[in-house]
Amino acid sequence: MKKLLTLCLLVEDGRVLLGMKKRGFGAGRWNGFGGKVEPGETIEEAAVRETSEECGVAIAEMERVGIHEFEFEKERGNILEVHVFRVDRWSGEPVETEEMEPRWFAFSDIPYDTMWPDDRYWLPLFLEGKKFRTKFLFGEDDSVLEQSVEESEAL
Ligand code: 8OG
Repeated sequence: MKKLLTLCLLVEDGRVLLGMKKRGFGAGRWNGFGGKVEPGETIEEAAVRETSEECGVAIAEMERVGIHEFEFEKERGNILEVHVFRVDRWSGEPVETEEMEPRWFAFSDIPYDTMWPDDRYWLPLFLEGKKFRTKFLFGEDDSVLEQSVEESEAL
């Protein structure tokens, strides 16, 4: 079984916007904005909706730059397919919501220790403007048991 999710990273002047997740899956970690693709929605529509819900900005221009396949050892065969978008234009200022507290981080000051453990493997490629496909297998406490990260133009 495969679940589709989105992850949007706003980029401006050598900084990336992350949000501290306040509740639910991934709470206590800095991450981009996104969530599950709902029935009847395209992946792009879901990306726009989730970013608006989670930090109040309306995406005007974005590009798909990566696809992750996440699997958990406890639930082999259940794949989370996360589509990653770099957002270059939007309207509105990021605001705190019930789900996320947004903050800008310089590319040189990414808080990897309080992010998903996979992020240190692929976010550097994102910050270099590269496109990528990844696979991660998570074990206990979301530790990374296996990983593959490849640059890929074909997404
Ligand atoms: O709707 P919900 O908040 O549960 O969506 C989860 C969000 O977290 C979604 O944007 C996808 C993202 N996400 C995962 N797993 C991982 C991961 O391992 N690393 C990062 N950076 N984001 C992840 O679901």
